[in-house]
Amino acid sequence: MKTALVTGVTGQDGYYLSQLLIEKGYRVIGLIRRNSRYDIQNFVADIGNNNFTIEIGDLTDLSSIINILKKYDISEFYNLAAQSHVGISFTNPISSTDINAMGVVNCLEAIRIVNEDIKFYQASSSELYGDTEEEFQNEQTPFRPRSPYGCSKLFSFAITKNYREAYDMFASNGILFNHESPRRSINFVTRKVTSTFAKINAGTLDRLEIGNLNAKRDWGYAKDYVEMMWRILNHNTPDDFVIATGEVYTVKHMIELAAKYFDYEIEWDGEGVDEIGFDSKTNKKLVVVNPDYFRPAEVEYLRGDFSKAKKILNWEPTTSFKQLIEIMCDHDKKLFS
Ligand code: NAP
Ligand code: G4F
Repeated sequence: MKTALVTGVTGQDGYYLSQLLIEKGYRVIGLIRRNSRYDIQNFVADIGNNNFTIEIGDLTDLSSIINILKKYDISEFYNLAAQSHVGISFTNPISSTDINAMGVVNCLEAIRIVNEDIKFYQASSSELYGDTEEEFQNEQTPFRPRSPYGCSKLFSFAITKNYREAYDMFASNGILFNHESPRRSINFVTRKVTSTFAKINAGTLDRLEIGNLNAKRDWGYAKDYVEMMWRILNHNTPDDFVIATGEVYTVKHMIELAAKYFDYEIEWDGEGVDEIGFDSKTNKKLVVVNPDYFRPAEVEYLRGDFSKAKKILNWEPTTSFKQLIEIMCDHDKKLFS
């Protein structure tokens, strides 16, 4: 039985990846950082398998990673841990950089010190492309990050590639475009929208307060994407791959879709911070812009070209954007009714 170390297991991707690896017959060691409130027993029960073991550690603490690599015979190391919120990286730039950049050197150094044969997956991001000028972004597109998060992920992308070249390590980057699910934290825009409409529907909230309505993203389903992390590490050579859907939608369109699920027909009126979305059947104001959610520098447009992954790893996304929003609305309707 192969053993995989997964960091970030309490997050969205860590959950789906752990489940997938267990289904594939792996033993999974999940790295969790200590905190005062988390009920680890419930989390393990939720993953629901004997082949899942929790270890306490922290990406910013090299010794904790070394100790785990010495304790188990790890063959694949998936580094999903990060301060992953772009907006919060502007208010917490130093800790975000510590975790997202230095944390990755810690992982790579731990591998180099303990066992250079461990394969390493780094969770890289389409935020690397920032204010891109390309209609589609692929592995050749220049990186132009726009946030402390994007800058920290630029370093981690580069250092992963550097360890591959310098030490001949199996170290690969997945450059993943936005991917969502019912497990997405509530402060990312898709889940914020689906959970808020579920609450409006249940009568516990009046309206959605939102930031940039015109940002465009290439949104996929997290459950589809974790399969690619595994394929990237199980390809015969280490390499970097874009994972995306190739489709792009505005935040506004995503709001319309979620609203429709709950039987609201959103129409828009006004401009900029005065723009509102109202239900055309009842004239009720359901969406208002709150500039507090604007970012000091914004990434307006991301759209991935995943043709390399399609050709080499034989992969295509299977869930449409509309299906994804429905999956999230189904979940939030039950949760908040
Ligand atoms: P997420 O839900 O925010 O999960 C992040 C995880 O990292 C959590 O388990 C968190 O633990 C853990 N973590 C944070 N700081 C840590 C530290 N110092 N030591 C150990 N663990 C730490 O993120 P996600 O959406 O699953 O994304 C997974 C990875 O993919 C991240 O690296 C993200 O930047 C990257 N990525 C995500 C997307 C996307 O659209 N989802 C796209 C491209 C790249 P706590 O529970 O203790 O906070
Ligand atoms: O959902 P978001 O916060 O995701 P963002 O910034 O694109 O980052 C996510 O995807 C990256 C991959 O491209 C990951 F690397 C990263 O870890 C994370 O998972 O925001 C999406 C867009 C942005 O343009 C944002 O300004 O939605 C806009 N937005 C508008 N109103 C909002 C809001 N975002 C949030 N979080 N909250 C709002 O109220």
